[in-house]
Amino acid sequence: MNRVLKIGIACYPTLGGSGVVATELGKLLAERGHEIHFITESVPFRLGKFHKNIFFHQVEVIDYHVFRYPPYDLALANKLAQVAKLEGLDLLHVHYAVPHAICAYLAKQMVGEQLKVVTTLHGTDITILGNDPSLKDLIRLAIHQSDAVTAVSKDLLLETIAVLGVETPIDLVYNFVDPVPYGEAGCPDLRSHYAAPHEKLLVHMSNFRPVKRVLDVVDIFARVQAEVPAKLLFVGEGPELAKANARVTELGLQERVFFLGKQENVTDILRIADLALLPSEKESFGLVALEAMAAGVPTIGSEAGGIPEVIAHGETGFLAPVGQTEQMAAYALALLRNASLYSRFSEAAAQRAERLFSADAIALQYEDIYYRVTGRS
Ligand code: GMT
Repeated sequence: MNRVLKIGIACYPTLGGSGVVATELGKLLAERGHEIHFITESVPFRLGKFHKNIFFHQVEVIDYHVFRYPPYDLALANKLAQVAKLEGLDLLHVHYAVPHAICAYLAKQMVGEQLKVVTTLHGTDITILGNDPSLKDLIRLAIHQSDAVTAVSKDLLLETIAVLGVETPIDLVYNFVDPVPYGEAGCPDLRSHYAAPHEKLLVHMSNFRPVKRVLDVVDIFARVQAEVPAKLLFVGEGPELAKANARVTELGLQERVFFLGKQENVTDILRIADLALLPSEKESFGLVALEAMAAGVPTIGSEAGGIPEVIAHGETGFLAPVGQTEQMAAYALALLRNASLYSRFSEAAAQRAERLFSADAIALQYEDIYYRVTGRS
């Protein structure tokens, strides 16, 4: 066993891929014997059951009438430093550049050089915020001042260099997924609630931000269900939910589309689905495509960002240029109409998830980075 590390984790604790990855990583590291301190505004939503190596420190923000905006970032920086000193943390692993990497940089100024900072970039912190003049220089500073920086896909890594002119090396560490018992039947009762045995079940899961192109999801589904009996599950919530709902009504598909809202147990839902849809405009990785893949569910998606690094086109799913819904629907139908092709894709998907994105292998990669920056192993 390598040396046990004391690790502080800052992330967005509510819904979102970066928070999911940070939380699942913390749980894995705790299982591997490390002491994990989550430092966030609320308990991360996927934390689940109690573990003796996991601690939670809540960030409290002062409510002072002079402040127009509550100074969350400053309170987080202060809390990171406090916890680091009190608990003798070896390092902070922060997910998302803004504000977490900036806050970790400030915390390091308060604690001293011995506190190392590992920053994981997740996508929109670079592709959207990194391009914004109001934050760009700050993000570049946070990256340069981190002891190690990781990106969740090669596409994001290259974009970070291109957008910010970053000179420090960046490690590529893919997102990961827990293995799903492949081949074991999903929950048949759950499936029958949404689809009859002869109907296909499609799913889209996201935070319904414009970048997810949820109207494309409706369009793909409308084309598919016109050819084969099918139902669609929408999982999640966000700004474009109302638009998706309105479009479903406009097309008269209310009986065929279910809006499930935010759900914690995504694996149970994915396991009853036949196909996942991810036609995003931009996606540094596409965690949901990996979660679907692990459950043996092929994904039809766009060629955007890091999606082609996750989905093997023509093997575990199909990809088309952003907005090409006709092509995406044709791919979906090709899979849904051909049982032997479908089962080949389904099996290949589960195998690819295990081979390239296994939780244990990725945890080891992060551990190596931690030992490299702390100089201890
Ligand atoms: O996709 C989102 O809108 C949420 C965002 C987040 O910050 O949680 O997701 C980003 O990080 C995920 C985990 O690394 C990636 O799987 C998503 O692709 C990435 N989103 C985008 O790049 C748009």
